Amino acid sequence: TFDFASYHTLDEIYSWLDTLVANHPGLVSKIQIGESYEKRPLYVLKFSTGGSNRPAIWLDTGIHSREWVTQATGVWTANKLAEDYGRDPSITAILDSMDIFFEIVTNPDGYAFTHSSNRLWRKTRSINAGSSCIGVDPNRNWDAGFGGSGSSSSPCSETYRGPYAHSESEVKSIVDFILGHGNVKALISIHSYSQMLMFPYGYKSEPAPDFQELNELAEKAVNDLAAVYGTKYTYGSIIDTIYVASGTTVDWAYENGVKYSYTFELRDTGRYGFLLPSSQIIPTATETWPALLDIMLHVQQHP
Ligand code: 0X9
Ligand code: ZN
Repeated sequence: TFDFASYHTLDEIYSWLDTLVANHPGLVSKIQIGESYEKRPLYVLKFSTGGSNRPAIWLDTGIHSREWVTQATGVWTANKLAEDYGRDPSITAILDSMDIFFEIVTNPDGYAFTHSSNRLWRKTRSINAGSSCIGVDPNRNWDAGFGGSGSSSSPCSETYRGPYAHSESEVKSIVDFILGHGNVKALISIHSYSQMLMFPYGYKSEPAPDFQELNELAEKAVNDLAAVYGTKYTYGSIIDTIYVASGTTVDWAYENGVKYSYTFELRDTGRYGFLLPSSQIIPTATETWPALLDIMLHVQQHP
């Protein structure tokens, strides 16, 4: 049986996706939204109790491959969604009216590379014309303030934005999926580390039109997260909370009609950083769950 308290390879996670689907066939299915630069399938779990094109929540983990606690939290959370449907009234209400789409390994080429060659690989694995440096930062590649400050034009940089917006197939596949779906109401993109809950904007300091609502919901979510084990999160817009970052996932989602657009930076604050011990996977996922539920319930209750 699958060990949620350990880190797993890409193959192990991909085969676990099939196990989850097999164990919850009326609720969970697996769809492929595209393929990575190195031709790996990009898989998304769909949680749905019926309907057609219901309002939806998008979740992603692991767009930065070295942030291993996020893919691990993704696995735990997907299992929790499946197990608690029909038992927990909140998640039952959410899934009785909305669908959830969950991409757990959003950068599979990078994730495979963190296991085979370089544990701290962040970017995609695409070849850059005219450079021996590999990869694009998939959290600078979106068409929202693309090319602005807080991103680099140098292929050797960890924040290289790529040659043009959506150049990375891992990004373009999500763009096409979300725009094609047309009814995505929330997007939650999960990173590590820093213990923060943030929302647009990252590329400009002007407050988002929905700042007050997004900020109040973030405050509630971080309070409920802290209530579990006392883990402290800061919250606010990306630019005010962490730093200026252009071309990010959540800014793109927000500018494309996804009002509830949030990004987490999970544990810790730097003691272990990206190398968070596996003993902290379940505590991290457990404390994050009520914060995710707060956001998802608010979305469900504000159609
Ligand atoms: O620089 C980033 O892309 C994010 N930090 S990370 O250490 N995970 O790389 C911060 C940018 C905006 N915030 C998020 N989208 N999480
Ligand atoms: Zn990240």
